[in-house]
Amino acid sequence: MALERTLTIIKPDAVAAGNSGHIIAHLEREGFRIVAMKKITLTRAQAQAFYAVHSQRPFFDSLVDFMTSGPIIPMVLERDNAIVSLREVMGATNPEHAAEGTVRKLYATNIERNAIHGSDAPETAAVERAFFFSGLEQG
Ligand code: FUP
Repeated sequence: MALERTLTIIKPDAVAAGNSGHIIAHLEREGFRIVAMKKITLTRAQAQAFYAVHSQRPFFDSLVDFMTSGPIIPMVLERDNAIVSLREVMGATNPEHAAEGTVRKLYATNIERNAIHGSDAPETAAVERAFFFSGLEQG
């Protein structure tokens, strides 16, 4: 399996709770290399653009409120089979359904305040990496 890159975000709940270091250590233990990382607070327009695919869903406004409620830590990660592997390490969207030992089982509060984002496919990974990082930053 070839080296692959994906985009992850430590979400505002996990940053505010002081869990970013734990989550970064967890990801490194699972073999992910940090290619790029920053700490930022999204504007509403940026959060709406990032989650545009969900714009017609009933939870969209609440999700935008949450994602703009405090700083987040987006990262580009590299590993063999990074996209699928990260989704496994994250666990299910709803932490009630997440497997033991996954990031969401360990650190999420509920389906909205769920600690971490990970790209779900190669096409979205490319778009989401470019959303947060320039080509130079991902060198
Ligand atoms: P995931 O890919 O696991 O992050 O999940 P989705 O793409 O389905 O959803 C994106 C985000 O929308 C979730 F991380 C949290 C939020 N969401 C809700 O707040 N309520 C829902 O019922 C579903 C998703």
